[in-house]
Amino acid sequence: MRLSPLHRGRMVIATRNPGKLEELARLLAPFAVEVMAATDLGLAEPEETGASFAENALIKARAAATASGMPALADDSGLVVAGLDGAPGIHSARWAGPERDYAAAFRRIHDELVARFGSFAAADRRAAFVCVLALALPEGETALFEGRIDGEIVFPPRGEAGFGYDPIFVPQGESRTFAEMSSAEKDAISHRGQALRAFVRALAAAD
Ligand code: ITT
Repeated sequence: MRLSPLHRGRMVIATRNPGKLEELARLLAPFAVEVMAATDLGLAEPEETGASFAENALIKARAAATASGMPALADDSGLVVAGLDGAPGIHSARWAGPERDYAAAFRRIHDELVARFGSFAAADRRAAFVCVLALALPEGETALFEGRIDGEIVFPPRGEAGFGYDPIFVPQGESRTFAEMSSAEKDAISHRGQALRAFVRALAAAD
């Protein structure tokens, strides 16, 4: 299958997160599109000043499309915890700090839930992963595609697969964390898998 005439050929994946890049490249593998990473093209990293996943995804996609002259796909995503009023949300990467210390981010989520609810067992541990993909064409056109998976936070973290917050997130109806699943199992239900499939459907419809 080929993607639409508009996007046939090459596309920049505007992310610096190796976990996202691996998942997006894997999800796009069946399609006739040559994927290039923004990092490999030496594109500058724009500041994520938006107040929502969509705004930040658009900032990243527009910057990459303008700088490269190619269609660009950017991903803004995060973990939204109900008992923390939606935090860390759009700040999910920032909670891990410049060192990308996810053990510290897991601990912060745990400790803030305990501080609010008295214990982890009593806490509202409902959570969701959200992903917004923004496609930007060099001519200026943009489109957004979203995915969301509900589940709950577990502690201590479990599993080695995936990236980021995967070891503390169990999707609804599952007993394993994302980090205990195979990549195919995660892709089939994940926020990113859903958003990417919406993107592919839209391009197929435009074909
Ligand atoms: P780019 O902006 O370069 O794409 P980033 O990591 O800074 O990379 P975000 O600002 O969108 O990207 O932050 C999203 C964070 O949310 C990411 O760093 C992870 O910590 C978390 N996250 C998103 N999707 C995830 C997934 O599938 N599994 C685990 N954690 C995820």
